This record gives sequence, structure tokens and C-alpha cells, in this order.
Amino acid sequence: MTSPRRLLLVNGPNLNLLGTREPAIYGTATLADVERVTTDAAARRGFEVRAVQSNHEGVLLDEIHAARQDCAGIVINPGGLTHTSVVLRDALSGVGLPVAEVHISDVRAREDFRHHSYVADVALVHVVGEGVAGYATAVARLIDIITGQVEG
Ligand code: CA2
Repeated sequence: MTSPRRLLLVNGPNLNLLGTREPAIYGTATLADVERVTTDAAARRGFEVRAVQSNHEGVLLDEIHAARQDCAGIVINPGGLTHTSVVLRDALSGVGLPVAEVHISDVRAREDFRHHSYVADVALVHVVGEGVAGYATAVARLIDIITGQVEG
């Protein structure tokens, strides 16, 4: 079967609050802006995007599992689950799709507890601290891997 030209975009807990608070850390863009930036970047390469945001870990797991059926890769900002969730990591590893991990803020320059990511070593692409534009970077790098233009 040929690889579907579709990506799953996953935004984790609290990212629905983007643009409403903490602009010094996360900027002023909203979740809708994030989804548009991601969708436009994918469209430039002929891919579509299915976007999900949830504050419930189980919903995110179900969406990741379902992506096996019809997606070629996953772009994920796991939010705070980045630093806590073995089950999210296991889901990503379990579906076997290429993963790009995105963080809007520079987690390396923030509190110590944000320095560890359970997702990092199951992701092939890491984009940190580029703001919302980082989602477009992640899409481009992930599609390069999916289409075989860069080794994963
Ligand atoms: O920098 C990122 O993208 C993060 O994944 C965002 C998470 C944070 O826990 C990670 O350490 C880094 C938090 C998302 C919450 O976003 C908010 C946005 C506006 C107001 C409140 C929360």
C-alpha cells in the first residue's frame, strides 16, 4: 500500500489556552493559528492534516492509535505530558509512524522539570523554541523523511 498523504497533528493538554495567557512564553497565536500554520505547511507539500487537541490523555492515545489506519506521520506537541507520560510515549512507539515533537517555548531554557521528554527518543524530528512557526519546520522535516528525501 502507498503511504497516505496525511499527517496527524496532536496538541496536548492546555494548548487550547494558547493566545489567552502567558504571551511572554507562548506568544499571542491561538490553537487555530497553530492548526492553520501546520495545515498550510503540509499543503505546500501535497499533504493534508487531521488536527486533534485534547486535555484528556486517553483521547490522545485513541487518536494516535487510529492514525495507523490513514496517516503517514504524526506531529505532536504533548504539552505537559511531555515530561510525565510513559503511556503517551508507548502509544507513539506502538503505532510505528514517524513522529515530530514540537515545543513552542524553549523548554531547555526553562525549569529543570521541562528538560526531560519521554517522547524525545521515539521522535525523529525535534523542534524547540521556534514559536508557532516551529510546527511548519516540523512538518517540512517530517515530510522529507516520509518521502525519503532525508534518512530518518
Ligand atoms: O512549549 C511548549 O510547547 C510546551 O509543550 C507547552 C506546555 C508545557 O507544559 C511544556 O513544558 C512546553 C504547556 C502548554 C500550556 O499552554 C498554555 C498556553 C497559554 C496559557 C496557558 C497555558
